[in-house]
Amino acid sequence: MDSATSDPTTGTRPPLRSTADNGLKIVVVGGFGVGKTTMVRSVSDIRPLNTEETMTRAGEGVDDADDVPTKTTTTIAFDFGRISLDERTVLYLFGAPGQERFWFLWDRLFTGTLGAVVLVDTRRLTDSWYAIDRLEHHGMPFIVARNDFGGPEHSADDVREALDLPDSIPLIDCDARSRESSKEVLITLVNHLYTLSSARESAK
Ligand SMILES: Nc1nc2c(ncn2[C@@H]2O[C@H](COP(=O)(O)OP(=O)(O)O)[C@@H](O)[C@H]2O)c(=O)[nH]1
Ligand SMILES: [Mg+2]
Repeated sequence: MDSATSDPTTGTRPPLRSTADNGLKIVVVGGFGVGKTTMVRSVSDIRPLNTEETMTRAGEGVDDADDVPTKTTTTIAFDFGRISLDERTVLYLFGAPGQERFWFLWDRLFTGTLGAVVLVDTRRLTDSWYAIDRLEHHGMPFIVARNDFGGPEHSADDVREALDLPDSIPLIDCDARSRESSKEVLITLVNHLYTLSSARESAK
C-alpha cells in the first residue's frame, strides 16, 4: 500500500494537497499597475510567490509609473498563487507581466491554461488592448474584470465599446484588494468556461 494513502486501521491522514488529481491553471493578465499582483495575493491560500522588486533606475522611463503615482514596485516576472477548491482540485493562478518587454513569455505561459482574466483600469484602457489581442490570437477563453480605482465612472457599455468586446464575453467590476471580489472574478471565469464547453458539446 502506498504510504501516502490513508489507512482506516491505523488512523487517517488527509491526502497531501500536492497530490491533487486536478490542477487547473488560470492566468491574470493586464497592463502595468492594474492590480494583478494584488489580486493573486488577495485570493490565494498560500503566501503567493512573486517577484516584485523595488523599481530600479533601469525601470525608470520604461515602466509608466507617472500614470500610477502610488505604485513604487514593478513586476519583473510572474505572480504565482494557489487555491484549493476541494480535496482534489487545486487552482493555480499566474499573474503575468503586461509590459511589452515581457510579451515573449506569454506564448509559453498559455500552455495548459484553461482561461484568463484580463484586468483593466478604466483610466488606461488602451493598456489592455494587447492582452486581449494576444488572447484572441491564442483562442484562449477570457473574461474582463474592471478593477475599481475610484476614477471617473465609465459605463460597462463604454468599456465594452472601447475594448471592442462582444456581449458573449463577461465584463465585471472588481476590487482586486478584496478576497471576496477576486473570488467572484474567478467564479465568473469558471462559469464562462462551462458555458463555452456546453456550447461546444451541444454543437457536436
Ligand atoms: N484603489 C485601488 N487600488 C488598487 C486596487 N488594486 C490594486 N491597487 C493598488 O494599485 C497598485 C498596483 O497594483 P499591483 O497589484 O502591484 O499591479 P500589477 O502591476 O498589475 O501587479 C498597488 O499599489 C495596489 O495596492 C484597487 O482595486 N483599488
Ligand atoms: Mg505585479
